[in-house]
Amino acid sequence: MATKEELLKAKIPCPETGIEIRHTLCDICSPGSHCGIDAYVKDGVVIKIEGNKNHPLNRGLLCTKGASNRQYIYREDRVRTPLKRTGPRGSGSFEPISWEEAYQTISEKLLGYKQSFGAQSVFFFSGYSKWYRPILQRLCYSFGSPNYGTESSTCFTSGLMAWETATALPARPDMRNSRLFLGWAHNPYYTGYLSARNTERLKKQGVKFIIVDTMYTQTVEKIADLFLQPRPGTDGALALAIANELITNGWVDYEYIEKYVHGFEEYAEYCKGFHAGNIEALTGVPCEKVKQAAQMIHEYGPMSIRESSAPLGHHANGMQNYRAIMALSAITGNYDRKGGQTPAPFTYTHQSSGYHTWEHKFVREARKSSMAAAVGAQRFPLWNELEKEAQTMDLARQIRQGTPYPIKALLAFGMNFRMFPGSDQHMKKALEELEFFVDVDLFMTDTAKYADIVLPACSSFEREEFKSYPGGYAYYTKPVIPPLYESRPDTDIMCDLARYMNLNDPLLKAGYRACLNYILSPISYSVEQLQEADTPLKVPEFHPHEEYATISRGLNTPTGKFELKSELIASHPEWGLDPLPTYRAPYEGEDETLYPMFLTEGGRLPNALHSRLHDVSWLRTLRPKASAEIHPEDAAAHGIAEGDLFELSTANGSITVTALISRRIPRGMVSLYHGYREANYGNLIHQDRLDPYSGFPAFRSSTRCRISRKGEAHE
Ligand SMILES: Nc1nc2c(c(=O)[nH]1)N[C@H]1C(S)=C(S)[C@@H](COP(=O)(O)OP(=O)(O)OC[C@H]3O[C@@H](n4cnc5c(=O)[nH]c(N)nc54)[C@H](O)[C@@H]3O)O[C@H]1N2
Ligand SMILES: Nc1nc2c(c(=O)[nH]1)N[C@H]1C(S)=C(S)[C@@H](COP(=O)(O)OP(=O)(O)OC[C@H]3O[C@@H](n4cnc5c(=O)[nH]c(N)nc54)[C@H](O)[C@@H]3O)O[C@H]1N2
Ligand SMILES: [Mo]
Repeated sequence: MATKEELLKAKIPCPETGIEIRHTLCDICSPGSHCGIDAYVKDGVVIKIEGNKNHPLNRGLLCTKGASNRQYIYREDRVRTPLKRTGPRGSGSFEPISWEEAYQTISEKLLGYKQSFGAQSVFFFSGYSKWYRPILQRLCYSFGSPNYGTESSTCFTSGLMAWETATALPARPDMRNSRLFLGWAHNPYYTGYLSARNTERLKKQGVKFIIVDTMYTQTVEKIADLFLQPRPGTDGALALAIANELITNGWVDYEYIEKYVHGFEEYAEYCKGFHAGNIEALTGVPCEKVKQAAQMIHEYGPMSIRESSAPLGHHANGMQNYRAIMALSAITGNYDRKGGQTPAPFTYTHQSSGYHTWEHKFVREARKSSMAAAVGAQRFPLWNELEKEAQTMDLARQIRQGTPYPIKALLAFGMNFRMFPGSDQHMKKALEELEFFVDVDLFMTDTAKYADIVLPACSSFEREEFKSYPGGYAYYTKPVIPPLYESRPDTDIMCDLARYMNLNDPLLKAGYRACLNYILSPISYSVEQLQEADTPLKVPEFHPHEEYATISRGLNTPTGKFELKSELIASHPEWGLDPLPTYRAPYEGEDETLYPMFLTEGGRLPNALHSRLHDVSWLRTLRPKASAEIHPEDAAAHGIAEGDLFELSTANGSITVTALISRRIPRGMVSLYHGYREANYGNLIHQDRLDPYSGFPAFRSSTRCRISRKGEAHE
């Protein structure tokens, strides 16, 4: 028999040790994951975590980031109480205040700005976290402001807009029924380990893989049958050239095109400009590879495509490139076809789970048509038309210039100024100039230091939350430990503020659960029933969107067809945008002599997640220094050895990074991860390098650069 000490040491859950296993989810990375977690809890403290074996998504697995949850939630810099700023902005001088005082001050201030400058002068912002977003959006609209805007102004939405333009619906690849998978900017080994596993399974089953990536990645190494390596941001030209090859050879589905595709003739004519004579010069991809890709698409249908909307959207021509890639599925009849691209309407917070909720109704019913245009509406009219929320890439400008109307106050949940291009010179300045700034975060971040009031949020381990998963699953978690210090769930803060400001919104004032029960009206389960179950439940209303017949019933586009030529864009010539997926080269108009190399960044790392994990020691030790990858020949030409420090400069600024010499990257290119406090890439790029279609910043091909050695690294 094991002694109590032995049981405790082994962290065995049993009455003798008092250790219990409780279930929750990891919300460190993309909401596309949010794996199920078993938290071992003793005396209100999480002492160990594991993947939950019964969770329908991860089935017991966890990634490096997820495995570090204990370090993450117990970070030393957790905000402990509400705080009021006492020193200059950015200084980090605060004094604790009560929740009562915080709520009173915030309510008075926000209502005061509403009275004097109109409700639109108050901006409601969300960083990467998604779980509370419908509540925040409704709070914003019930307050009377159109200015709800999020991090999604730089992530995912660009691809969504491309789909909305063409089909009026989001879509996803029906990979498990495909014979050919086209992974365009797709490296799940780093960004979605569960999907890497699926990919390997399909590979074993004989599915063919084309991978298009600017770098030689694990996916290329393990999976690719054909690898195309374009220069960053030249993907549109490459896709148009593949289309031209398909069309020239008659390898397109004319019957399908005739019935379901709009604008084919004009598009086919445009594709003729991308051919054997110019494609290598335009993209760096030899013409032979373009021909091979077309041949494989012809031979191995059905084909599904995964176009990642971060690396493809992060260019000044990003959305058009994405449209050009999607077009390949239309002309080959692979849209809305088994094994091709399946329409996938959203269930909740952009997850397609195969059942319907009232999320949209919940948010939209609070929005009045008389509201002013949101931030960014004038500058990014297509974004405004399709997304109907603020484009946050225009927020700093509007704060600083005050046009078309002033922004006086910002209520932000998890804001990180380093996620914006021109971080220091533009967004940080805007925060300095703002009259009133509230930031709600788990941690005392550099951004929070600019706030007038900081409120402590709690982590997913300390709150209850609703989450929908693919395959018809609904989950409502229980807190596994009480909120640390005086922290509170974001949604409680939002609903409390609705009460303090006495907004005319009884549902919001009734709290998160009441809102959720309303949103979940179309399904059989109440929040209480879901919570009782303690693990995700399959809802009876699950209805997989796989009947492959949406297009024959007519799409909700102006022509009812898949629009290669967007009639929405064509009907607004004043926007100055092209209805066809036209191509424009990146890095236009830069001095090649002064800045001979290309800079790309943001390509994900397995141990980093934006700004969240740079301060988590287990993860930081995997790559302790802010490093940039360069090709061995470039390193040699500049006298740079592995581990040396070098200066990376653009027309916008310089940072110092550690050299990682690697053949993953092509010659002439520098690549690094973003968001390091000591080497922030966001400072190297100009805030106005934005895609006119989506408003997305050109993180991945914004600028040319040069490098010079600074010396050996010091410990
Ligand atoms: N570990 C980890 N996982 C994450 C994140 C993280 O920070 N860390 N972030 C999450 C978020 S917010 C997002 S948006 C997703 C992003 O998810 P992904 O899109 O999968 O992420 P990336 O690694 O940025 O890009 C994928 C591949 O695109 C390539 N690429 C870059 N630029 C180009 C280009 O111009 N053309 C082509 N063809 N390829 C290019 C990169 O070399 C990389 O191999 O990841 C999510 N998952
Ligand atoms: N240079 C460069 N910039 C980029 C990108 C790039 O590739 N390069 N990628 C872009 C993309 S795709 C994305 S998705 C964004 C990510 O952009 P960010 O929003 O910067 O993402 P994070 O740093 O993960 O999270 C922001 C803050 O949310 C806080 N937070 C975490 N959980 C919670 C919570 O439950 N409640 C509250 N209130 N706060 C919480 C974190 O502590 C953090 O301070 O960055 C974009 N910016
Ligand atoms: Mo993202």
